[in-house]
Amino acid sequence: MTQPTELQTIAGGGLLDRRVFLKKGITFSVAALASESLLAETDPAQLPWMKTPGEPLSNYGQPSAHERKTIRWTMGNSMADGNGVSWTPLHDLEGTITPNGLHFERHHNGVPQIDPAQHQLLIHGAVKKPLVFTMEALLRYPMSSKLCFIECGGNSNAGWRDVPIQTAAGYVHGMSSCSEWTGIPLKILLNEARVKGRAKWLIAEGADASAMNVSIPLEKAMDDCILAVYQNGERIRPENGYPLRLVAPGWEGVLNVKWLHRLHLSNKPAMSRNETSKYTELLPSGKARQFTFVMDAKSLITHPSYGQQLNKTGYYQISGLAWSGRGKIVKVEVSADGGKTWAVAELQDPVLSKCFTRFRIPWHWNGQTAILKSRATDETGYVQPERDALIAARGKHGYFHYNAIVSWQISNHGEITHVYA
Ligand SMILES: Nc1nc2c(c(=O)[nH]1)N[C@H]1C(S)=C(S)[C@@H](COP(=O)(O)O)O[C@H]1N2
Ligand SMILES: [Mo]
Repeated sequence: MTQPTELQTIAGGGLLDRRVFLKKGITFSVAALASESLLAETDPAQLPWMKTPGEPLSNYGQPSAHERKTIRWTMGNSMADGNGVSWTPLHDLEGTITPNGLHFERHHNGVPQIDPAQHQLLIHGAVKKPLVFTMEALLRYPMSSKLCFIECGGNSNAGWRDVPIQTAAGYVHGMSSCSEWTGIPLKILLNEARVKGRAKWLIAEGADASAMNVSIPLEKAMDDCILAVYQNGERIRPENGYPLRLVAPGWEGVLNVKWLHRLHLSNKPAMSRNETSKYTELLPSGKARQFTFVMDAKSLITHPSYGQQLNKTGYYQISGLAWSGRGKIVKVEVSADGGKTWAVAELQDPVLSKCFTRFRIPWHWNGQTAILKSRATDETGYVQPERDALIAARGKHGYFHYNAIVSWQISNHGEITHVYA
């Protein structure tokens, strides 16, 4: 077995250079770094699926029956089962795109079963020309695509608890998902309605039974918002807003109004439930913060993470996700010694603004207790805070916008738990 000293670790706890397997003239391999053979011993021609014809064609593909545990974890409400959350299993996924059937969900009153032939979008209020669109009309407008994450402002809120929650990474941090959204740039429709000079806010409302509404500054609406019709190439799923949803890249999930049917231009915000009673937080100074639209930079290691088990010592790839509502991720650092030393991880290309960014770094586990952490920096220079720093700034009464560094402890038996370290 090749020893990590020969590999020249670049930080404590066995972190290796991110290009270690790509360098020329390298004398060791992944197999040599593992503590025993990684190679299979069965003759593949003897396996049953090479001896009988396979299943017929299908109209719509489904995941393998062996992947049935890769599911959203749902949590409804005993009083109203349409009000709840489901989490994306980030710990079971790789790359950056969330499959449509695994995009997280947050509904205030269930998923409306909308007939697109009857759905309409109204633009009114402080506009010179109020407009009503059918879906058929909207589908004739120019479209563009944006690959971006949508994250609920309440994502990762278990981090505020005094005791670290022991739950799979995605079922704590997976109220965040990433898709290619395709639709009509909102600016085109607002220009067509001729927004009046006094309009400063856009109040967006959904056609669900909660008629959920939120206020969005006109500046953002004219910047990069889109009225999405497609999600990862197919029409938006009912649970994610079929047939039309607002996408406000990088901003709190709640602003991404689903089942969108009304845009009201106004000189002031609506002061709706989701911007007063919710999404407003008391700070240690006694002042409250409100309209905290942008999602701060965050990262977490998804492999290895809570619930997974390291059975052997030797080589592993650490892999995780980073994202920022302010723009591109420029750096993710990883620590394997609880934050004493850090090494820079490789970022998967292309790195896009307000989009999931996959990071990876090779690691040699020596079988001792280790604490893994990741820390993201975005293009504005913002650095993801340690938990103590976040709490010092925001107090202990927070619920929204928890983005502190996540720590996973590997025991000397290879068990992984969540720790505050
Ligand atoms: N009409 C409507 N839009 C809505 C909601 C809702 O309940 N009704 N939930 C909001 C919240 S709080 C979030 S986090 C996102 C979730 O989007 P998703 O279910 O597609 O992940 O939708 C937002 N848009
Ligand atoms: Mo949300």
